Amino acid sequence: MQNRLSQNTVSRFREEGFIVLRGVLDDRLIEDVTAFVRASLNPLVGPAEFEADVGYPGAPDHRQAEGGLTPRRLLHAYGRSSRLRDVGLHPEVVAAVNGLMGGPCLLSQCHHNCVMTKYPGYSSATMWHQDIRYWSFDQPELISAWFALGEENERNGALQVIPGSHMASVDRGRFDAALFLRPELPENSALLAMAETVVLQPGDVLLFHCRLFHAAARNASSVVKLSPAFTYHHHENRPIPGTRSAEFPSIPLSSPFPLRN
Ligand SMILES: O=C(O)CCC(=O)C(=O)O
Repeated sequence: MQNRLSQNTVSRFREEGFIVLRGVLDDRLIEDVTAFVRASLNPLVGPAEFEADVGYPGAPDHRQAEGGLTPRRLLHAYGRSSRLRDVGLHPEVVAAVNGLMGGPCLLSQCHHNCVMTKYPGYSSATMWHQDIRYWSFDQPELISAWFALGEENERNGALQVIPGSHMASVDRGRFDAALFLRPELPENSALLAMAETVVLQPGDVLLFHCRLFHAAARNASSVVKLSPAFTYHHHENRPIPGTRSAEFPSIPLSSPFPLRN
């Protein structure tokens, strides 16, 4: 199972900036993690980020507003439970990120390392962005893994991606103050026209490059969407001292990195 990543898959990741690994998490792990996350949401076990904190489209204006205590993500997922660690350190994902980055990688405790919680009613839309915008490493080369505990589709706010956009060169003027792409600019239209939704089934994992443009809509279904997300970097690609990326040490991944040709 660990060496499922073929050379074709590696090439596709290099060209498109993302790949989906199907059926990685088994039913037992999905059940355990889902039960743990649900229990952590009611009553809410911090640390957490709230929709009202980010001010994205659709989010409540402030924490005292109706829906203002809707969580957006449970933070510090790695430290929360051994079953969440089983997700972040899943052998198939470890083999994939080691293979894609060409050597032993580490799991960052500073970025993602969360369970994204997209609620019906008060969830926000996340505009087009690259995760690297707030991250500080020697090289802008990191990979995030987005794990589906349930189905993710257009209706419940699945991630949308722009294939190949991790290689795009985009001038500062095409971004707004918070470094989201400005959708009203004609020069962004061609990029946005290539967007596609990544539909995931329970247990699937989306691996995506930290420069890949991605976005997500609000959750228009009646069920909360739960997605653990972790980020990995090559052991020689270090966080820059004194930045938020260096706040906590990264966790070594134990598996080697076999590839199947
Ligand atoms: O589910 C979402 O709204 C997207 C989250 C996202 O892209 C991020 O946190 O970087």
